Amino acid sequence: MTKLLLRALAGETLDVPPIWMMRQAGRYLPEYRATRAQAGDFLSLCFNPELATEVTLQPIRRYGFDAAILFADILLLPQALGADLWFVTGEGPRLSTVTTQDDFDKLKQAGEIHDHLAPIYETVRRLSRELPAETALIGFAGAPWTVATYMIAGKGTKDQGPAHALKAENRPLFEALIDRLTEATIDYLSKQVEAGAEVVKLFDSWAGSLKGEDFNRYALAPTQRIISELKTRHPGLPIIAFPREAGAGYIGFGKATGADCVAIDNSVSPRWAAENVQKDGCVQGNLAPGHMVTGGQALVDATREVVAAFKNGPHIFNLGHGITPDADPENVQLMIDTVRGG
Ligand code: 1CP
Repeated sequence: MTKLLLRALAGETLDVPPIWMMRQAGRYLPEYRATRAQAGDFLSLCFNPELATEVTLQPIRRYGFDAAILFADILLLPQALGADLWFVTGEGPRLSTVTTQDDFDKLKQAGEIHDHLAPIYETVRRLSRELPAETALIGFAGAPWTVATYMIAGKGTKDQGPAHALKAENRPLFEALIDRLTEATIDYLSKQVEAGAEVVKLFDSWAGSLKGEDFNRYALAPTQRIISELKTRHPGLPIIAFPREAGAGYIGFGKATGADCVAIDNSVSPRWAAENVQKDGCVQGNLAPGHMVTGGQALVDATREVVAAFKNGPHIFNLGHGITPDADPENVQLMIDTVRGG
């Protein structure tokens, strides 16, 4: 097993950590903008295996990252379950909402998603043929809570208010939605693995808004169920969990869920994460994405700080969240050179 990413996920402490970047195929890259224009719009790009493969490979060609992440979106799963999905330019995603039993009853069963998602599996198959031998292929899905927040609100929200409201007002319906998403996510990720994904990552971008027992029930428990079922179906499959902004909830999250690696956002210090999270196994993170915009000596210093904090245990170097469209591609190169060159 030579791929650096897989070695770190297996618990090995490496001299130089493997590197990849959330949203590494994205609007900060001119070649991405060109291919997206060719596709017409974002969803057409996601469902075009040839072009989705191309944009996944672009950052690998340019930077030689240690991992490629399938180009897709967490909101394709609700669409496969029957929700309408569209993107409003300059604003973001819009979905038909699920707030009543009637809305829920119209959703498809978990096993019925695959016809819609077939082009995504085809992209994974192409990538597993075309990637360089040293580059690992990561598949992904949103975690049930995060996907539910978009399905309930019909869009992205600052505080996930509509999802918290449904949870308070109609808990059986809310829990039925979480269960349906949990089952569908298992089937979706399982197909990605069959198509060639070597690692899967669960993005729980809004985990931080779940407090106390809600965090255990709706972030931790569904993640644990997905991981346990995936590992039964695919023994040895490495899994990264990202309960973003979990704070103290990061402590013990890997052990409790069975995740091989816990991805850390940049609201916690790398030193804290090394002491409290990396002591249990591999961690991923956590340079602030803003450095990809501002660059300079501050980028170099912060990158060195992340590398130094995690150097005594298994670590995958990444940002604490996705790179933003205003980032400078040269700053990404400076980050990589700093990680690899000291
Ligand atoms: O080209 C464009 O204008 C579309 C921008 C874009 C991109 C590049 C969206 C819309 N999605 C994606 C791709 C994407 N999304 C990937 C591809 C792989 C990669 O390079 O990393 C991944 C892993 C995601 C995951 C995703 N989508 C998350 C979880 C991670 C995170 O950022 O917290 C979430 C919350 C989404 C929803 C989504 N999709 C797109 C946008 C703008 C959003 C956020 C909407 C909001 O909350 O307001």
